[in-house]
Amino acid sequence: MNENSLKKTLSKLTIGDLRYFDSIGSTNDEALAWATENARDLSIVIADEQTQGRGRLNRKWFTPKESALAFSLILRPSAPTHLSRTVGLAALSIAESCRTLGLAPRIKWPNDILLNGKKAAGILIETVWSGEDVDSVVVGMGINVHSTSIPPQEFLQFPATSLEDELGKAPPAREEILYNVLNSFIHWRARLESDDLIKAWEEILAFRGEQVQVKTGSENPITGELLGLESDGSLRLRNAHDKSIIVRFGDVSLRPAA
Ligand code: BT5
Repeated sequence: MNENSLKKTLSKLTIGDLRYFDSIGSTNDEALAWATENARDLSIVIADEQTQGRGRLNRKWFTPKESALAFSLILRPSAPTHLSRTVGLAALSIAESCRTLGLAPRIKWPNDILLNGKKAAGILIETVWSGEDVDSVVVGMGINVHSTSIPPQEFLQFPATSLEDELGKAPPAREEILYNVLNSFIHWRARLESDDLIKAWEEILAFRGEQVQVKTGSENPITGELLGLESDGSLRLRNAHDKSIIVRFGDVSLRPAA
């Protein structure tokens, strides 16, 4: 993967500008800085290796060289939107690119893509504010392509996998996978406010109809049956007292109940 091969493969898509790095701290940091310098809508920062890749709450995201896709898209929203819908859009795009390869992805709300119950990709959304308005949204996506992208066991709270492991053979070139993700992203972005987006997302939600536990910040975890999504992309559960509970997008973590 290099700047030329990326530009060539992505030339048929309507995106902004592209910055490629052999190695970088975090593509999200570069994208956040670029966003404040008036980057065009749908500009992309992509790196072969990240040395300071970040997950949520400053958790580490592992991106060794020649193994994964790590990139950040800069969005300049023309109208206000729920950030949770943007996470859904990103998750759906990664999921659809996995489906193109014949895999059966599930989205672990809010930001993980699972293959065979293991995490194959994660999303980190960050915003640049201008007063009270969102100036730009940076959508960081990390996708484990080759087996070498899977972090060591001690690094993980949730099992991880890669496209190569799930396919059982060499995956397509990373440029090609990126093309599919972006193609799907552009398709669904035009439908960001639609019911169809929520429907498509809900159809592949992991643990639907199962008991899950959701941890939100410092509060006690919530346990309930995962019912589906609200129209803003929030998660709907039913607790043991048959009461509906809405979990809003934020720093939450979800897992199957023990
Ligand atoms: C995420 O956070 O899943 C968001 C990951 C976003 C990464 C992209 S790469 C491009 C862009 N630039 C960045 O710096 N970040 C974005 P979270 O849900 O907090 O999950 C983080 C946890 O996932 C860590 O604490 C590890 O346990 C685990 N983890 C780290 N690297 C992993 C990997 N490659 N595959 C699977 N799990 C991983």
